[in-house]
Amino acid sequence: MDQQPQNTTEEALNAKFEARIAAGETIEPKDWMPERYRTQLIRMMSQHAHSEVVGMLPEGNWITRAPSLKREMVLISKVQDEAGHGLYIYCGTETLGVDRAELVDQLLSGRAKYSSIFNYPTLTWADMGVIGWFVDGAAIVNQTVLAKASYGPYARAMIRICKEENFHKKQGYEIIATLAKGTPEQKAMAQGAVNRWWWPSLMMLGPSDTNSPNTAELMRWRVKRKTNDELRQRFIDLTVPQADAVGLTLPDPDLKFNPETQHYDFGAINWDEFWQVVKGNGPCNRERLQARRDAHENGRWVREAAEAYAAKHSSPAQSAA
Ligand code: BYC
Repeated sequence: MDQQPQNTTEEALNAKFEARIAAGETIEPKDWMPERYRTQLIRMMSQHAHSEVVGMLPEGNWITRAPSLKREMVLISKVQDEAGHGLYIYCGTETLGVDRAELVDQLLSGRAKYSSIFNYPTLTWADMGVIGWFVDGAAIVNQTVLAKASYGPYARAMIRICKEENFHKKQGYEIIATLAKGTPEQKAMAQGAVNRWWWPSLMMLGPSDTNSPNTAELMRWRVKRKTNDELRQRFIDLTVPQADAVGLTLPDPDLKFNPETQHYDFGAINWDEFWQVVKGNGPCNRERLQARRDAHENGRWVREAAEAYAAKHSSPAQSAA
């Protein structure tokens, strides 16, 4: 007997929630939401936050080796922005009732995912250019759409992040454009970086739609507004003319404009490589996780000092003093 009204209430709340989604309304932290919507958002947003933080490592590796003071300043600023993005998104995730310490623990223990792209090594200065151009470029394509996601805190975080990503992409493309019109060695360095990062950048946008178990549900709830394949196609269509403009070749012999579809056709993606990287067997997975564990350990004294300070100032005696 007790069960009946409860189910009815749940059903009514669910129906109201679905109607709000269908009407294009934004869901806010204190609104009722199905448990599955909440856990899907925590999964996706925490992976996104981890990606921003781990994503500092490949470029951070080049700050002390930047070729000029100006390049160094720009790179430091970009890497700091990525830390900020991680913080906004961790804060957004906390609005869903999860503790950030728990999310960080999931990352450090290897239970959480983060973007596959950050498990590749940065071998030359040209990689700084290509990361800005391809990786931030792909992120903009993905995040511009997420800025219209149904969950308010996530969508709003994306608006600010996308503004910063535009600067990141411009600085990367400018590095590549400079190298591409430099000495033959510089042009070769740029082409080498393009060759190494092109396919992993396409993989970054996620598995093909036929192998993407979360897409249908996330699209129905308007968290995702485009599928992985749709975003990948958009990224390719935008990037091919940019490569032509700087005289570099994308490493895909099947890349060709299709006048019927008005899109570029492209070759087969090596999904085995993608899943290997996602499972932890990419070129730098172990190194990246170890770097995050070391950073967390080295920052322990800062967290303890901040906690001690907060505790001291929250006691009534201290507040009065
Ligand atoms: N890498 O059903 P699917 C940045 C996982 S950082 C690893 O399609 P979904 C930057 C996926 O999690 C910003 N794993 O999932 C920073 C799922 O596993 P679980 C990076 C991946 O959620 C520094 C399974 O595969 N951007 O821009 O519908 C310097 C099946 O996938 C990947 C974001 O994080 C991957 N690439 O779609 C420079 C964007 N792809 O959880 C730049 C936010 C998929 O079921 N996230 N998996 O065990 C998203 O847009 C979506 O979550 C994804 C995946 C498109 C990534």
